[in-house]
Amino acid sequence: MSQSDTVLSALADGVLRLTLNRPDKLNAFNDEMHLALRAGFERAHADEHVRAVLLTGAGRGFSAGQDLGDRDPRKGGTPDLGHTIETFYNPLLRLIRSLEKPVVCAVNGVAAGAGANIAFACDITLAARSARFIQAFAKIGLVPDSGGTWSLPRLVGEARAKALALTAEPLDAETAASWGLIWRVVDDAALIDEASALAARLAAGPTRGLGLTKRAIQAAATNAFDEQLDLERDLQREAGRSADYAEGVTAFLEKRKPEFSGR
Ligand code: LHQ
Repeated sequence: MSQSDTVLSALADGVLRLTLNRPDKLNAFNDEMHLALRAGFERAHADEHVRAVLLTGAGRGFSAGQDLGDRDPRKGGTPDLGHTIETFYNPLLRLIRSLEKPVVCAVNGVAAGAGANIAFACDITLAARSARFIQAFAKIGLVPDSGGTWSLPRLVGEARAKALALTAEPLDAETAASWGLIWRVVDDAALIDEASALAARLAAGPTRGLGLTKRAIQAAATNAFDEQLDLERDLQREAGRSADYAEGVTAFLEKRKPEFSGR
């Protein structure tokens, strides 16, 4: 399978759909898939026609995390997993979080290890009712990565974060939603349509302002209240200069539907 086959990429109506595509391995990440997914998010950064991203998986899984066959300790040598993180996961997570366009994630099945934490790093995550989330790291002596030790305690609090990470017990989609780990649970058959409609709605929206909103909410994790108020002032100033603000207000006053350009 070539690099491009491991992640299917399609742009329509401003939505770049990226589909993890190693279904026989539950979309576990090998080097090729890492590079292909990164290329997809780099395109999302660079291409002004991309106004939202939809990330999902082919087959019955979303992603089982790192391909453990690729890091087989029986092949000898002492692995440097820090190198894998530095080379592949950290750049990907930074690309997702720094993209000032909405990233919708449709978790179509099991999400384990890095697969789960990538889903939690997206902006709006929906899951099929049959999906489950597993912090599988504890089963193989590893530490949660892909931002999991940052996002889990923030999303669900330290008690639940520790229990999930230390036990590696699967969490069903309904519980994940009720705990605030994800946005919403959808019937399996309806997942991709609902996630696509949401991504299309966002892509047709004032994406410049949505991107600034994403930046502000993420900054709140480390800002003091006063710093956040200053940031809101600065970002509102920027948003107020956008063509989409002018269009939004004009459309409201003219009692018509706005046509946003993302500028
Ligand atoms: C897989 C995998 C997989 C290869 C299923 N690899 N083949 C960062 C730095 C560097 C190194 C290490 O990792 C990391 C980050 C991480 O992500 S660590 C966590 C890695 N992931 C896991 O430990 C999860 C391993 N997988 C599982 O526990 C199960 O497969 C789950 C619970 C996800 C799904 O269970 P089932 O629904 O029962 O499916 P299955 O186990 O039968 O898997 C289906 C096939 O997919 C099977 O292949 P086969 O040829 O036998 O049909 C599995 O071997 C393969 N597969 N995960 N991570």
